[in-house]
Amino acid sequence: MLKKTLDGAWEFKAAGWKEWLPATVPGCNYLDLLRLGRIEDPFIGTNETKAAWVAREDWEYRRSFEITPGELRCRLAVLVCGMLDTVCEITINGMPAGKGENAHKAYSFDVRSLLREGENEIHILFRSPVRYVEAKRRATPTPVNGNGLNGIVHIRKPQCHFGWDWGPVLPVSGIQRSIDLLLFDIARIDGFWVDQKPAGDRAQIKVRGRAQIFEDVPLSYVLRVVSPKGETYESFGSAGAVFEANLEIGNPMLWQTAELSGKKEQPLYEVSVELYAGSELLDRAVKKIGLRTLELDRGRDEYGVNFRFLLNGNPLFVKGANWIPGDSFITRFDNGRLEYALDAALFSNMNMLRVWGGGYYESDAFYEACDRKGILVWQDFAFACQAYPFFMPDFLENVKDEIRYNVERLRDHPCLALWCGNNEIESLSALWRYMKKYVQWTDEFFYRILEPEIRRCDPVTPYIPGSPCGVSHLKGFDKDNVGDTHLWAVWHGLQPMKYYRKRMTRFCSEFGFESLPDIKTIEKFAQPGDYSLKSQVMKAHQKCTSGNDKMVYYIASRFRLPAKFEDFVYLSQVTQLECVSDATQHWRRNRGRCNGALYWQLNDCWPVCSWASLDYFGGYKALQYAARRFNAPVCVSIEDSRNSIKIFVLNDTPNPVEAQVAVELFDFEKGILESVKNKISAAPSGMEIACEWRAGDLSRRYDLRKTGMRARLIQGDETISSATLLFGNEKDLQLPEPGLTKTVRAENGRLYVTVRAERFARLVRVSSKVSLQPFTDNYFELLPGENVTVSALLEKNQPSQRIEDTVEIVSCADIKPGGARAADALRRLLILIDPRNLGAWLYFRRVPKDLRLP
Ligand code: BMA
Repeated sequence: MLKKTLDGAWEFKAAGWKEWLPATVPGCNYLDLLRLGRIEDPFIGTNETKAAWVAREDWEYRRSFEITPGELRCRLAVLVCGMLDTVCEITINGMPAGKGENAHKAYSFDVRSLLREGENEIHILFRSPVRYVEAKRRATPTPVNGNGLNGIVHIRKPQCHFGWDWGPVLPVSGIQRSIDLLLFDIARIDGFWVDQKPAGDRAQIKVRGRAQIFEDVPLSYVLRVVSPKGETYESFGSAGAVFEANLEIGNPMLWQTAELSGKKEQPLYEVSVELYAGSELLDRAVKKIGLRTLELDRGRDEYGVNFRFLLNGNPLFVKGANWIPGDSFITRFDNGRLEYALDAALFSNMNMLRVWGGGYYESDAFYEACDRKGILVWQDFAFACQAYPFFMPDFLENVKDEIRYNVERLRDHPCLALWCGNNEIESLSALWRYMKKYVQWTDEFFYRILEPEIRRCDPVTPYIPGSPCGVSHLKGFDKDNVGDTHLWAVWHGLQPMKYYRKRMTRFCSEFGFESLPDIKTIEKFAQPGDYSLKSQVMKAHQKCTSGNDKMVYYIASRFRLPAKFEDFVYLSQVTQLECVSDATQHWRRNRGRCNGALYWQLNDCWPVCSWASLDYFGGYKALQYAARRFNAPVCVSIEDSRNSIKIFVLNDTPNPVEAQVAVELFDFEKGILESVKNKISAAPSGMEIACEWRAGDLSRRYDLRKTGMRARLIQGDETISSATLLFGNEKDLQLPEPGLTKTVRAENGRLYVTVRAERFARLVRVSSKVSLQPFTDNYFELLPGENVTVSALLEKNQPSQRIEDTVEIVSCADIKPGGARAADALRRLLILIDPRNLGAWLYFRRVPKDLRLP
């Protein structure tokens, strides 16, 4: 086989233009225009809307390539297009080579007869996605879309390209993954799939493969498996259009999540297939697999119907977040940025990411990295929040091709934990009851068509029809005792944060809270004059309806509203932190009944105010740091209710934990007032209540406006986890000015910052004024007299400033209120009674009753 890549320099133009301009493939029209200065960067200021014309044009791409006489003698020439986005016509030397209508699959076209010796030209015409969906919608009306343009369900490209409540409207066109010519003689491997089954000290490996054969000669294959330690296992046989091979492996090294293995790299087995004609190697295909078992237990239990993942038999508490496309212009989301984002997930002790259905089926590199790092993937099919026209035969066929392609591509990744039909289609389908056909076909497609399509190629990966899901179509998707839930009463419904404590969901796959990105990220898209939540620029970078108001509403429930815009950044982030932390820890304390918490959302596709914990430029928000603590496999957790305070030790590891728990009551100024220490042992995948306090006792003994409680989990001399409880909202406490001092030094390429507090310091943020590199810890608490040292990578090009001056320390007590308490209260009230918010508040107040089960 010979591969000739057509990646690299192309030319492009809008269909009506005369002049051809330089383009880069893989890429897209916006990036090409941006490089040429033909549009202003849509991520900056209010430029997004200025670029709206781009998606209304048709775009042409072309390039030439050479074919030698030798190459022309091949039996088959396949043009493989990794991603054509989206509706397009391809010609080679003026003759039609194929059509594209789905960005979620690769296309292969047989172009042998179109090639000629010497110079050839390939030309691709992309239809305007906006005009395409407008025309389609006129012919086949669709229900109204709550996110972005109407009718976008007609085009198979990431739906968030057309705008979402965190994303800009930038519906790109272009060749977004590699485009190659593959030239073959005799035969090629057309794919192979591996079934693996570890059992005790052996593992069975079965390979099924497909070959395309052009010449009638005897063919043979070699199947080779190389273990992580380098042991090699082989088998041989004769090959036909389909072939099958089996191997047995000794002492299988099981694939685990990073949490369970405690390792940065998980054991992967390299499986390769070689195809021979006699001794001539015709083709070779390789993939890396993991040996493991994975189940989703949805059996009846004492609480209802379970929703619990088991990896190698170990029940998991799933901790993680939802993943959206890494960039609105995905081709510039390179491996460096991918690794950085996944490392942020690992930093935060996540064991699963949910690839949300409004974006892409991710790149091979994404799943390979998750395999290696030990992060499970919940994979949605690419349908989100809308009614899809599955009743149109062409549309259905197109979608089926996409399913087959992606199931074949992804099924062997050990990280793949779940196929999920869609995002929120059932829960929103009440909105399109007036178009009944769409509701019926939602049932038909996700409950009857999709799973058999998956099973043609993947018999084992668990499947659910959608998220949230119940027990059958439209039954139970909003109930706590069955399926997974998306809980949006906090945030969208303006319910108090404690609302989550009322929800005993089996698995929470979405919940979250917005915050502003780091100020250094804001600096990249806004000018100091825009630094107000009411400025045009900040409003353009907030896509959720009344999002900025909601942030203010919640901030004011805990804190005094600040005078400075920069302080909104801090307060929005710590409010987000408190919200997601409290909910996750609540569900972890109810482990067994609840088996997972995936917050919305890990990442951003552009610089924006959103639910993400990691901002577009890689800034860790407060939540990213806090998640490291609240997701820690072994941690201490405080549950406060009206009458009692319980200290839990949570253990998500497969080993028992023996440790000590110290509980300290402290005065904000004087330090520790009293403390107790208990020995505990927490069972594997279990928990233990270390001690319990009666709330009333404390208020009789201490002034709770200036007292806190801290619980620490101690192993040997080391505190491995700690949690702090305050007895009121920060605005009602007597938080002292903490008297923070810092010592800063640079050593071995790292920046070390030691922070010391005279008095109690709440939520201390250490930040660099010049770098977004994450610190080892942040947003922590210090009791009077305590200090802590954190570090971060030093940027290569440090400014000439004194290093001390590049570091800033802030804590809650440093935030200066902007106005009177009454003004804050009034602001909250006005936000709540805004009709859009009040409607949501009324709707979300109700906690759904459990589903009655037989
Ligand atoms: C969820 C998601 C997204 C959305 C998010 C925040 O329901 O599925 O559609 O961006 O909420 O509103």
